Amino acid sequence: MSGEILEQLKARLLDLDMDGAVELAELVAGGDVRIADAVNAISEGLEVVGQRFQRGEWFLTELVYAGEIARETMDLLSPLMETASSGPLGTVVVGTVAGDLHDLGKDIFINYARSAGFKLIDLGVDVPAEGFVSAVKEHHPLALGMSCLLTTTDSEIGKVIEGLKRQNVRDKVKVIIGGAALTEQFAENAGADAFAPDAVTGTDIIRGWGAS
Ligand code: B12
Repeated sequence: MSGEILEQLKARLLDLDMDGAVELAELVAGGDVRIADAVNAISEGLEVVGQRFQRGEWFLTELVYAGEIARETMDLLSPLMETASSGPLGTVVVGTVAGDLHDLGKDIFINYARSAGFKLIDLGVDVPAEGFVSAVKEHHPLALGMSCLLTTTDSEIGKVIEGLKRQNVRDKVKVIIGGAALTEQFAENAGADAFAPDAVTGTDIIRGWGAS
């Protein structure tokens, strides 16, 4: 039954049926389906959206509208994602790099890490390197998280890390990065401390840093 709802949720997104998708998300929010599974179903749907766009089957209008459906449904669901919360664990500053406006994944991570007990400071999207650096100087976070979904903007990660070094704060903060354009190898080359393929892994990694 729950598998069926998840399939339907994904299908409504791919039919670009906003009302149908929101109705199902409301059903999930009030029912027995695991919220994290529903969030994953929407992410899987978006993966297909991206492939259709890449293959030229769908255009920007469809990409934008699918993004809006994902935003509506994720806003309903991701604050309900549950994790083992253990009280105030430290501050995490997060933003999407300059030139990149994707924020669905960043916001899922924020909701999840917040529910795990971290204090999250959201810098938003299209954040210039100086914005990340000054937020680190101002808030003294345990970790700085950067999201990046475009290969055209991935060089921003290195710029931020250089900026942290120049301002002598690189050794005071752990840097974690995530998003479709990035990989473990990229993180290593750019001098980040970790790459997170998803919000749950990212939160676990930062929890480990807090404990050490
Ligand atoms: C929805 C979407 C959009 C929406 C974004 C809506 C929004 N508010 O975010 C809109 C329509 C605005 C958009 C615009 C564009 N997009 Co777009 N988009 C997508 C799509 C389909 C889904 C992205 C998404 O939200 N996925 C779901 C979330 C949940 O996944 P996620 O972001 O990866 O996040 C998870 C993890 O990565 C991780 N994570 C992410 N960030 C972080 C950060 C930290 C700190 C941590 C710990 C973890 C973490 O946790 C998340 C949850 O588990 C992708 C396809 C894809 N495969 O990613 C294309 C995609 C990213 N877009 C693409 C492109 C080309 C564009 C445009 C340039 C199109 C255009 N011609 O204008 C513009 C760029 C605009 C800009 N300047 O940013 C390309 C990028 C190609 C590339 N290699 O660079 C993709 C890959 C599509 C494709 N296959 O061609 N897009």
